[in-house]
Amino acid sequence: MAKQNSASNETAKTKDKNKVAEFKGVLEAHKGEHHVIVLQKYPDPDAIASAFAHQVICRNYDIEADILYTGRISHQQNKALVNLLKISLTRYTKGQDLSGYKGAVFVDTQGGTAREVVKSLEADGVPALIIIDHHEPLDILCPEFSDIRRIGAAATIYTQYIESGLLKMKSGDEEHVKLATALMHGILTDTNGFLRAGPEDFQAAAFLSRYHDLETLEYIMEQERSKKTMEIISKSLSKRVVAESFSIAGIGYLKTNDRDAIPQAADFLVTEENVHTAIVFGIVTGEEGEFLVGSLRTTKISLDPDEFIKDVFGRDSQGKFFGGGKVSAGGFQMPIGFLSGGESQEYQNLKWQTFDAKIKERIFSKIGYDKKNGFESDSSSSDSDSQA
Ligand SMILES: [Mn+2]
Repeated sequence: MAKQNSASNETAKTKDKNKVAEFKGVLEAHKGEHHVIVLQKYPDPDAIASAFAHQVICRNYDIEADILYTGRISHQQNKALVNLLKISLTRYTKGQDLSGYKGAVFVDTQGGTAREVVKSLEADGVPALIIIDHHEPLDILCPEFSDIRRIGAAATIYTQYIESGLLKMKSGDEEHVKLATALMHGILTDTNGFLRAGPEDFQAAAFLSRYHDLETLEYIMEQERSKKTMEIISKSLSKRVVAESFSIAGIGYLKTNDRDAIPQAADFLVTEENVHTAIVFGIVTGEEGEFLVGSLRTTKISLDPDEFIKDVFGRDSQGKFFGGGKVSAGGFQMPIGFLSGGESQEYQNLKWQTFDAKIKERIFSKIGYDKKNGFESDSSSSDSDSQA
């Protein structure tokens, strides 16, 4: 049996070697260039750490890489991560000229959550060079090199490349310590504190543990929630409807700056007894207009958030999905469009009620919950509860 194991490890290694050589080859081929690393709209620790890793690796190849995002960094831990580790991120502004970049790199996204930038890059003739991601494969871009694997974190993939020699880590090097700390934080948050981690994620964390700074990591992770976030969590708690072990909460309007309270509220709601899945949504208002934004968290192994969200909310008029997900978590966003804004409170209330009702109707119909009766239909009761 031991023999068999070592044989399969060997094949895995050989496959990795090819991928490492391929990655190196692409970087070699673009030596001396200026690239842009594109992140999802609201970058999380995994995205930020992966981008940072890419930036540091690039220096070995004389490639300068800027990190770009379009939305906001609003989660208290993300702010701490960026400030403490002094990771420099640039916020994309509408109409920004990107033509100075020779290529674009996508990490922890395949462009689906950074469409504005994708369009802008296309318009400015900047080709997609590299994608490193762990979400469901999308066919938006055709990069020269891509590594898309359904594992715990994009940070895990970068750690594997670093371990394979793409970057020589030194324990005394301040930047390497920062990098290992950021990557560890990325893996921790994307795997829900290792609960959802697979062997690759544990292996990556073991490697990083030789370099990371535990105190900094603790400090980042112990950031307190803002008062506003607590209020939103409290609101989600009072507004929630529990049906078929799904806890669903529509929380009304909130500001862009508080957007990260939505996933935190979902994280909280999913901890309730007899609940396996939480969905929290609200209308986020900001300078770019209004959007319906939602988060899903699940502990149900058989529920695939990506499939669930795509199935429930479908696609926009251009055929793009309103959202998607990965293991245990997902999100969605849809424009309010023509109905955006409005001065009167009455109009705002009416609009919220409409969206709230529509979203719930879609979810109820997907999970087979009959609101009128308040009871599940017989056919679904047997398997939906047995695994919770
Ligand atoms: Mn991720």
